[in-house]
Amino acid sequence: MPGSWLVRSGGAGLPDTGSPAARQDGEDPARAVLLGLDADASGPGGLDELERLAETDGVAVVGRITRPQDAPDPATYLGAGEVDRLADLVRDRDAAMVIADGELSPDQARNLEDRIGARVVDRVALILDIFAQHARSREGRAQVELAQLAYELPRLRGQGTARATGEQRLETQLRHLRRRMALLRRQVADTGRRRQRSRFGRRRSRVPSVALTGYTNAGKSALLNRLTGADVPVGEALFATVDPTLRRTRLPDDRTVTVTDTVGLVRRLPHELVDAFRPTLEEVVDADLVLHVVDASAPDAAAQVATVRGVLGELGVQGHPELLALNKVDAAPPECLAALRRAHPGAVPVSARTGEGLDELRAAIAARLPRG
Ligand SMILES: Nc1nc2c(ncn2[C@@H]2O[C@H](COP(=O)(O)OP(=O)(O)OP(=O)(O)O)[C@@H](O)[C@H]2O)c(=O)[nH]1
Ligand SMILES: [Mg+2]
Repeated sequence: MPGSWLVRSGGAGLPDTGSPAARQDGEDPARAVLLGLDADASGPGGLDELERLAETDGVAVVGRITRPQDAPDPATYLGAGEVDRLADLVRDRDAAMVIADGELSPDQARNLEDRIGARVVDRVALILDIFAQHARSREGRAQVELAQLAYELPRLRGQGTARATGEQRLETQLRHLRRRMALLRRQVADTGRRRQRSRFGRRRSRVPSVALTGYTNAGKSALLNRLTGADVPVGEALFATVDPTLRRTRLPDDRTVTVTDTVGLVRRLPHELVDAFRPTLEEVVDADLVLHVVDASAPDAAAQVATVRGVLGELGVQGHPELLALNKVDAAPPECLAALRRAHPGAVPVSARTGEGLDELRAAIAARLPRG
């Protein structure tokens, strides 16, 4: 069953209240305070992005607090005065949860929880939770669960010493968790091999492949629908797409190509997710053309382009033909669009919403897609 898992994670021995999962229909959303950990939090993406992630997960953000960059207390991540400030804010705003923009160690999260009396989770847990809510296929669910357990394992391990969890009970839990992870790993590897075989098959039959990629919410799925007549759900939510889709379409030069749509990328994508989703993300590695969709209306579009290229590089996507589609031109401020076009002269401005630029995009795909 897809669903929220924040409730179990984070090593909190706290009652399961205030989590999205614990919420019943009709109840108010969980209230959370955002905790920015350094100067980065106010940069592009920063706490605004964290707030969008929280909203996507069904959490109401009721306050923000940032920590100065220097000298955190290693035990609590915050200095003593800051812990008090956070505790006051949490009480003041009646928040049930604190969401940290940075990664907290399991010990830090636990110590903070004990000091402020509210659940403490980090950005990684939040992103994993969103993926869990959006995964529908067996493959996608296995990948998400594997990522969640990889995140949970060190937290569970640390619990024995910090809280009076019975040692034997903990050992049993750990053994169960490791066995489950091994099973999921085999499942994910199996689907990875199946994907690879069907890619080889397509290659032998000489059907070229185009892989959509881009920052989350750039409009990849909307563009897939426009290009191929697919009916993939498009959403305001971040990481609306978790399960990959493959469709065929015909180019103006009469070639038939496959177009795949997969998960969106984000800055500091949790490594647990990158590992678990490798078989899916590898569709991009093997593609003949990478169609990189950019949200030209996003204030930090340039930074998003750089993030996507960085993640692709980590995955081993290097030297692939890349075509940039500057999407959402219907909503992009003219001066931002002009700057993007100057920075990326080969990019094609399009709108998946209005259909503007679609013919040019098809022509550009045909021109950039290697022959033979
Ligand atoms: N104004 C405008 N909005 C668009 C356009 N294309 C997509 N959108 C909107 O952008 C949001 C995200 O679109 P999706 O197609 O789901 O984006 P995605 O890249 O697949 O996102 P994830 O799967 O979440 O990574 C939706 O609310 C769309 O309606 C466009 O050309 N113009
Ligand atoms: Mg999508």
